[in-house]
Amino acid sequence: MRRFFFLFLFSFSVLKANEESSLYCAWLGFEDLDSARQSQIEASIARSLQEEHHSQIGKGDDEDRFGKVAASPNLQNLTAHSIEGQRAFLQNHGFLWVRGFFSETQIDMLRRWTEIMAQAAQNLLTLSQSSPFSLQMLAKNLPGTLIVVPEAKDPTKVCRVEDMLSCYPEFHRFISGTITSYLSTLMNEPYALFKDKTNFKWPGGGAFSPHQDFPAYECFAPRTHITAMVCIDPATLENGCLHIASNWQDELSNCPEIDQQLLAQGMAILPYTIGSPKHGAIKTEISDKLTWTPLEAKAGDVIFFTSYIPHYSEPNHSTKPRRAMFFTHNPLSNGDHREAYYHAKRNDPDNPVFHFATPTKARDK
Ligand SMILES: O=C(O)CCC(=O)C(=O)O
Repeated sequence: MRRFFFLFLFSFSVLKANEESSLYCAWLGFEDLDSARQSQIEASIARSLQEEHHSQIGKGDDEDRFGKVAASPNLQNLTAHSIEGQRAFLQNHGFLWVRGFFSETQIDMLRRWTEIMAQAAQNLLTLSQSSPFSLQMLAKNLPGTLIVVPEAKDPTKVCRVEDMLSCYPEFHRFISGTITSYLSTLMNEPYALFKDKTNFKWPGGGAFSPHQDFPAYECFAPRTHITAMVCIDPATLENGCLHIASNWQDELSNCPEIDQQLLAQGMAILPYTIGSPKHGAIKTEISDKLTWTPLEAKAGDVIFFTSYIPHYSEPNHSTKPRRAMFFTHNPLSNGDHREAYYHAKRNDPDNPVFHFATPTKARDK
């Protein structure tokens, strides 16, 4: 029985990141299996990934424009050229859209985790509303439980949950084995997880104003970050998909308010509103100069983007949720800051720095 359980977990974790399978074997107790059986299973996983890879190649005809990658992200099957092409795209455009990153089975698993977390978050919200314990007190005093952030306009709804991976260790392993390992290969250096969250964007859920993520992370050591947005539901114009301004450096060249040297390096911080419900939003006179591209993605797609690229999303005008997870990483060479980040956030969850251009409410915002 135990072997079947480990086999299930193993298949689940390595489906898309087969390259490091021996590592997962050790993590998941797979070393119990005899080596012939293990090689047989690995060969069969590799074969099905190969077939999936070939069936997907060539499906995308607009890769140059959107950085959409038609191929399966199975690391074994990516040639050096395609990984380098993706890296160059991300470096040049500030984002990379990998279609079909996760398989149907994995999307199903991710959806179930999302539902489990939505329920756990709702329970914490109800507890805080029916007791003297505010969500802030719960975040501080209950490490190992989700950080729950309600919508400003409807505080009975959960806008987002954070620090999910501390609460669900097997989910943490799954993300390390897929997103983090893919990102490290993509960037050709190890990346460390910095923060993780799910934005639920329920029907009626609010907009995220145009912003850059970097200023929200500025008080922590890393100077560069890459976030992986994992689409749990299809993201559409109606339900508030992500919009990005990938041409921002060109469009803001000669803009006197902006440091042109930093802009040329893609590291300029654009003027933004401080305080008020628009806290963190790029000043309208700047965001109006930008061309915004909507990324209408499917469930299972992953969009990697840097912490400098301006982005926003509209409210959800549909009747279904638009759920997405965000896994922010930094190069490991800049250190591992996840614990420090969540220590700070759990101790002061209402600090406006943690509510940057969000539809959430924060002290003094
Ligand atoms: O969920 C979205 O649509 C946008 C998310 C975002 O930009 C953020 O959480 O900072």
